[in-house]
Amino acid sequence: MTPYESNTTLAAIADKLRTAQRIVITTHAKPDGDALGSVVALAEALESMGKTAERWVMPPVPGNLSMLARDGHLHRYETESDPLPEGEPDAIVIVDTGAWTQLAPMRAWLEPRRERAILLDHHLRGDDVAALRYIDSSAAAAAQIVAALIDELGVEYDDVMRDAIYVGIASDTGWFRFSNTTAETHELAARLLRLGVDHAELYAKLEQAERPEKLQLMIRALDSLKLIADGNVAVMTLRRSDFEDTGAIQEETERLVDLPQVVGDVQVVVLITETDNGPVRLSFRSKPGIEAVDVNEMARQFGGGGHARAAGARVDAPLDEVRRRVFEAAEQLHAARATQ
Ligand SMILES: [Mn+2]
Repeated sequence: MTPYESNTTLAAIADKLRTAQRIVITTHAKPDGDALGSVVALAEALESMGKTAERWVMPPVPGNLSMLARDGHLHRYETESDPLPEGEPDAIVIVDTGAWTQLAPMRAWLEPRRERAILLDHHLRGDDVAALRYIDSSAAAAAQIVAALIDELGVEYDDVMRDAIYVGIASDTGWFRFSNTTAETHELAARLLRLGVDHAELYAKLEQAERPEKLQLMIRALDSLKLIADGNVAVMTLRRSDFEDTGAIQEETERLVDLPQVVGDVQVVVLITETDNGPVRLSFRSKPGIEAVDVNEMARQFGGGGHARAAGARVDAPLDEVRRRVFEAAEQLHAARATQ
């Protein structure tokens, strides 16, 4: 197995891109602010060098994020009947993931083109998706790596690049709150502010643009809250009926899992979501600190995974059975920690 690490430098990647004329840029399915911000900023930078840069995304793309692309066309690839990139591009850049599972829709197109693919990522694990890899797990966001590459290319920022990079680093750091935020992240943010980023406006557009149904779903989630394991673990459950009654959609569960963290004693939060005919979704969060719980380990017990502070799983079982197993796992974890 190829270790998941860099095998080249950003300078070498910049050289490679300078010699390419047509470049396809893509990212993980269901792109978030970092994924889309990275795609948009890099495409814009390459276009300013006179190149053809195509932005390929795998939906759903949140509506408030697609505004990042401004006039840049977003190619959406969702099902096999959708058109793929035409002919053979000179280079392909994959950002913010190196995992085939996250690139699944376009895998059949990407895999035979591995030799001309370049990966820019900040995750701990991934597959051998590209011949050239630049992986920096200390980077708070893929956008932080893209920003360094833009400097390497010697491109001046325009407004689109500026906002896209800012949204990338702000989304992946929870607007500079999470433990992945570093001095470099703040330095980059400061530089973007000097270039004129309207951070308050971006925050409002991205984080304060929900539908009223979101609030109704939030009420349901909080109403279902159970504090267990001496109040250290908060479990919330959303049933299919909660979506039917409120008119909320699955995507509107985003960030609900953060809510119970306002309570001091709560170390771990689990959100259990029943989906339409699909597996039950589990989202895990834990607070940082010396006593921090590794929720990646918890998620693994349910066949999932992720990061130490944020993880997820999908379980093919009835909701109430999954719920019982979550309660058991939480109590077991708590008992094990109490005896340490
Ligand atoms: Mn990211």
